[in-house]
Amino acid sequence: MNANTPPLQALIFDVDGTLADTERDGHRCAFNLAFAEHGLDWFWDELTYGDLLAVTGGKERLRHYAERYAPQIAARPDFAELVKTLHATKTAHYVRLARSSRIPLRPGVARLIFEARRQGVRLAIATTTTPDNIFPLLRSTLSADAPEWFEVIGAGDIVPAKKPAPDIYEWVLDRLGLPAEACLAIEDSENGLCAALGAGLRCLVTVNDYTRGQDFSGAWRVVDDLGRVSLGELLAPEMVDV
Ligand code: XBP
Ligand code: MG
Repeated sequence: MNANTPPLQALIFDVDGTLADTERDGHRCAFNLAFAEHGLDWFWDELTYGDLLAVTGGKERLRHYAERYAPQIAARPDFAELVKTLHATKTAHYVRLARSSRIPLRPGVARLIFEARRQGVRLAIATTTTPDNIFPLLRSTLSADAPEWFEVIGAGDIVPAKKPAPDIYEWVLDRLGLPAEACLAIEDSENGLCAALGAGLRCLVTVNDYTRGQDFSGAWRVVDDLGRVSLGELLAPEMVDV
């Protein structure tokens, strides 16, 4: 970074693991409820799910799991349909969990969002998760109108390739009409960092229990959470030169 770097104009937030710890007690539980509802004896415990998170996208994760651990299911002629049905059921369970505000925002997230709004820093979301999952989380943790605070929400199947591909960040940058240099991505995982870097973005990583120990080479900064990160630091030119 150098003195010519344009001032920060937008924060682009990842969702799962970054805005909130949604994976262990949200998505994982929703998947298990969907398996039970469809009579499958599958159960993803915390450890198994942590391994499966290497595959981004719930439908892709389901396909990967069946091909690896239940090949007889993966070989079924209606497997593609089964994945879609399972994932739709899972999403319905996840939305209900997210609505129940049982999944709080991570430390510092709300404060940083409010600071950005006060200072006119634009907000966007770039996530692999299904769009339906985002609104209830934002509404239950921030405000009924919180989805409108994010000018651009790039999510799920809107792009052909999910993280670690850069597609979702490129899609969001294009709709923001901003160069990558004027934005900062905030992520939690190696896959997310890879996607952000691939789109030419600086990336602040907030580690969580599922991503601790992953390779965050190339990250602009790595912190445990946003609890002690102020917008001022992110806007400060000396920080830009890190
Ligand atoms: C994380 C993901 C998502 C969620 C599950 O997304 O990889 O697939 O695990 O959501 P991100 P879906 O960190 O980019 O927010 O089942 O809707 O995919
Ligand atoms: Mg994430």
